[in-house]
Amino acid sequence: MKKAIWIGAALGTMAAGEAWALPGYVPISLASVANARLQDTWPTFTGIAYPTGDLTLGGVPWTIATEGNNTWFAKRVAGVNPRSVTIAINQTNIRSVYTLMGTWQGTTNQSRYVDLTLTNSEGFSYTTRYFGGVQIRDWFNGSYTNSLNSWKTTRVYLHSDNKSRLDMQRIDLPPQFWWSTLVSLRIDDVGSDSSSPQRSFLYGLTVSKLVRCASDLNGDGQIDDSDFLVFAQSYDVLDCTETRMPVRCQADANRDGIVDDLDFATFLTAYDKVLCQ
Ligand SMILES: [Ca+2]
Ligand SMILES: [Ca+2]
Repeated sequence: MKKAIWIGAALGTMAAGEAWALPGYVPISLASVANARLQDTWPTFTGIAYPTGDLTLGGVPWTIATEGNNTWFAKRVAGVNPRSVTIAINQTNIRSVYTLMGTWQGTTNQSRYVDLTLTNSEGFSYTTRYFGGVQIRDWFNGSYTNSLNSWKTTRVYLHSDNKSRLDMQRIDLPPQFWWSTLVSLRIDDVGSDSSSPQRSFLYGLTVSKLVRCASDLNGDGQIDDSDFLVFAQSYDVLDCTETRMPVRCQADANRDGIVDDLDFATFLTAYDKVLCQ
């Protein structure tokens, strides 16, 4: 089985103005892995009314258990580092993964982090890393890490106490996931419980589907020069069965097994419209 690991910083390099919210969201239940209830986890703040149920935060839908445990909390996992969990996803054509993740206390020390590994049905894995003070921070505004420094993390909830908050992170998956099945997410927390504590928690998980729009070859909802580059590479290869054909021959608009001038005519029409819809 072919297996590769990509380490990618969650700080992306995608073009400004790219749509944040993509259609086709699927909220993933944490019921099988939840080991804590966020509302009750910190005794001083028992009863804080973090929102639950089927809700939308940051333009993304989530499913948060209203009763019982609703959070995976690394501190509740016994044993040495990493404190890990694997969450089954089993969704096809996934373009992006969204997490509601924070830390218990936490530090901006870059040696403490959380790895998130996504694996597809072909055994391909992609790992990204959340750092305290960059993609994740303390669950409330106090004496531990309060800053963020990633455009892919945004605060999506602030309680009326003006301290308790939820941050959303976005992971854009590479093309190996777009036309396969995203099987699972594994979280490896290598924080600490000691003098500079940091343990992560996951409160929500949602995936979004690739925008299935012919000629949008990089799945961002627009048809522009980035897609033209993919089209040009595909045209150059010609034969869909060639292993070096990009993005599983999605440029073959009429599905006849080759990327040629007929497909280019379709691409040009779509390129002219720019947006998928
Ligand atoms: Ca595109
Ligand atoms: Ca064709």
